[in-house]
Amino acid sequence: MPIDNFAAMRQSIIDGAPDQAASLAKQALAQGAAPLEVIDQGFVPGMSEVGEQFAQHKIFLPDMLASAEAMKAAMGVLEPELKRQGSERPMAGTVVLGTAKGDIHEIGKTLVGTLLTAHGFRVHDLGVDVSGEQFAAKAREVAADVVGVSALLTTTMRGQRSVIETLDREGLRPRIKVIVGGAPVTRRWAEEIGADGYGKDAQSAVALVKSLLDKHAVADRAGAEAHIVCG
Ligand code: B12
Repeated sequence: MPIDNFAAMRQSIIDGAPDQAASLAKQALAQGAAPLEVIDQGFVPGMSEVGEQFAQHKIFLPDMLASAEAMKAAMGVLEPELKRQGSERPMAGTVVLGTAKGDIHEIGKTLVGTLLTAHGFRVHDLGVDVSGEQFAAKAREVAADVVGVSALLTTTMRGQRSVIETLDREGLRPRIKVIVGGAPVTRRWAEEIGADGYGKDAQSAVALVKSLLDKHAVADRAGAEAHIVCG
């Protein structure tokens, strides 16, 4: 994919232009580009720039919202293609995913879910603003292997800890593994709250879930436990 197209994609997010973003995404697919490359190299850099401008008070909430709408328009084109690529794979495991209580950021979490689906995992996406109890109830209902909790705010990261505490309290761990991610989340935080793993992006999340489930199988046999970090 030419650099010019990536620059135009990035700009469509900064401009908050959903039609332009969707049309660039369609063009890229028509030219045979890989959807994940288009997301990571074209559109996500626009979101990062918007985040920086917001932090520096150069833009305000409505602008960030417009950019999010543009990002969602692009994802609306690219995510079905990502999912389609994974539809023929055998079932690899079940993941319950959501964004922590009090947090409505959904774009990164949804991308993680799409990529896991593309790699053959059954994903139950609980959406945003999800409590520990909601995570636990769904994990029990679908016999989840992994629970993934996203947090984009420093204030909602503690919701990740409370999901772990709830699963512990309800006796669902260590059988169910908990992974965490989101822009402010670090490997150190994951270790501090006793998560089973941390992934810095959607690709790392897939690698992480795969290795946790492999390790899980080994641990079941050896009575050991695993803590993994990807990315
Ligand atoms: C878009 C956006 C919004 C949109 C969200 C729209 C939506 N439908 O999602 C709107 C406008 C609603 C919004 C609101 C707010 N936002 Co906002 N937002 C952003 C922004 C610009 C981009 C986020 C994004 O979509 N990135 C693109 C995706 C692809 O990346 P990602 O989310 O990081 O996800 C990747 C990885 O983190 C990882 N990952 C994510 N989740 C998970 C989960 C697991 C399990 C794993 C393994 C991996 C993983 O994989 C993903 C894919 O690669 C960020 C800036 C930034 N750099 O993050 C600010 C940002 C997160 N927001 C911020 C703030 C302050 C707010 C508000 C409080 C603003 C306000 N005054 O009201 C509100 C909070 C609302 C709430 N209660 O949640 C701050 C947070 C500061 C902080 N550290 O706490 C940021 C960092 C901006 C800034 N620099 O100040 N926001």
